[in-house]
Amino acid sequence: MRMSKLLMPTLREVPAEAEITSHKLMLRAGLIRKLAAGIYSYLPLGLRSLKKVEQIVREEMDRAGAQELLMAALLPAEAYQASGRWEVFGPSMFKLKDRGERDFCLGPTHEEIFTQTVIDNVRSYKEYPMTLYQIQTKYRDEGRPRFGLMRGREFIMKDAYSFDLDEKGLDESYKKMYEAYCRIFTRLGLDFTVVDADSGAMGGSGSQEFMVKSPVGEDGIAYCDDCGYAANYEKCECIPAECEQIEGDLELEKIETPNAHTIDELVSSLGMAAHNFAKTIIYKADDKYIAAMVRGDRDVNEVKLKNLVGCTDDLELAEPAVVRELTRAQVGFAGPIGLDIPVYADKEVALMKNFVVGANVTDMHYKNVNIGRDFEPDTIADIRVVVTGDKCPKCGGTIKSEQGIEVGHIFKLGTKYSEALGLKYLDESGKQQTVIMGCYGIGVTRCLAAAVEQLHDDNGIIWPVSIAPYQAIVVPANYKSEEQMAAAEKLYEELNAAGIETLIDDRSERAGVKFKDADLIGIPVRVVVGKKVGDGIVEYKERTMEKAEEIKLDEAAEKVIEFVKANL
Ligand code: 9G3
Repeated sequence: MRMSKLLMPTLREVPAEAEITSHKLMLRAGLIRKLAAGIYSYLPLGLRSLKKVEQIVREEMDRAGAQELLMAALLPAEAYQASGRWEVFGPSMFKLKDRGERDFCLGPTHEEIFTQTVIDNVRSYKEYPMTLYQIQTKYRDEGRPRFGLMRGREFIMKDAYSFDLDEKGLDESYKKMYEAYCRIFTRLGLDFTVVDADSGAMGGSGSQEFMVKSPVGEDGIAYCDDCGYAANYEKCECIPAECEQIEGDLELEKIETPNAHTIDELVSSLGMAAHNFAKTIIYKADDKYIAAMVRGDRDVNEVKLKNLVGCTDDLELAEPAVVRELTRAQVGFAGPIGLDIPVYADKEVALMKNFVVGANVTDMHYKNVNIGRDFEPDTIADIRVVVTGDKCPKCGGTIKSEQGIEVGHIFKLGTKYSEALGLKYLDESGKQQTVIMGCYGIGVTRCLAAAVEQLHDDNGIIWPVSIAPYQAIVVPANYKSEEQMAAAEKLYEELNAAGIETLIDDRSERAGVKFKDADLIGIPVRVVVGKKVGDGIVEYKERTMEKAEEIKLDEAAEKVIEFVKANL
């Protein structure tokens, strides 16, 4: 492709809303453009890489024996009403009415649609096991779309659904998908890890997430190098950690703590350690209020708390006005004593002695608080976020934690949808059975952003050959030199003829601009045709090489072809 013709609107500066590197680089390199919050257009370079990601997913799904379908994205409400999910997803589901006032939605996920398709079209138990998949646009009205393609309101997902006669069959289908996922993320050039995950609203007997390690990942990964245990924060069981307590049978005491709203202010004003305090945080769970308590140096894991409380809508912090009403105090002085809403205390709180809590009076706290004597939580459970240094729940080793981007999530669903929608079969003895399902998602557009997030440097994107928009670029250094342009054209033709997807930077720009753009858009290998071309010498540089190296012009094509073939 000639860059003089390519729509590649590079930018020097990007909007401030682009916070993470991949979002910045994809805008600067002219890969995507934002249409609205969480909604993006793909320009030529972005679309070429996106199509390659899709093709790798497709090849591996087909290799695993899955069959590709394409479902509608504009879906009648009935299917979701039958599964009870029409209401469950609340504002996240894009709903609309047709001209006949009938209810529709833009599909956020397709368990119901695939299940109905099997109900309508599979006749005999002999047709199972069957895994069906699609690569299709999904719609979810995220409250906080951000980070470019990382969390969009319109995004491309590969979603697959397996249908088996029994649990054993599901285990086999699941395993095939697991192995296909490992091949996919390896071919995408992603450094990923698989973690046990919470199944949340999906139900079923377990799930695993494929995480791309990155400090900007929204998900937490807890792992143990000793035994290989790996779980996301929501799934990771936290072992209560012992820490020094204030001993003695001390009297409960109300103390003045003027303007000490936070643990840090309390620590400095009372000269005690953060782990001698217990935080009381008030949440709204569906239509009721609850209090969660964790040690002062811990954080509440809101997914664990949500699963424990069993609320269907999102769990969210109570509004300050509500906190003031429930505690009759300013925010920052909430405590369990005299609070008439359910109190969920983390296991570590149950080990604390003579600790400090808010007194439900502005500028006042209690000290020497003890569970049993001074208050009794309604529930004691693991509701905290795991931290590096925690004990491994599997082997007692040391847990490490880091952030990750969730690019895949696979579930053993069981019969949740087949039961709800009536997907049955008559077994060989004529007895009616329920089909056992699994579902398997990959965030295809998210993979593109995750690759850029993991593979870049100060000069721009570093695409793996497998998903680079073009595999090679030929750069004539001086566009005014007939000799250089001619030699560049010849090499360009040669590479294209050899099946190498090649760009030629034939623009009337300075060499420096061309080099910068080649790095910015992350083309894996570059050949510069400069002054020495008269002596049969050109410059060869792979995107990951520090310096370019001089090679013979008549060996250049071969070297590029070899590099591309070796890295595909
Ligand atoms: C919705 C809305 C948002 C959603 C869902 C449904 C997440 C929803 C979970 C999944 C599970 C699996 C198939 C492929 C693998 C993942 N957010 N989930 O079901 F209506 Cl608005 O999507 N789906």
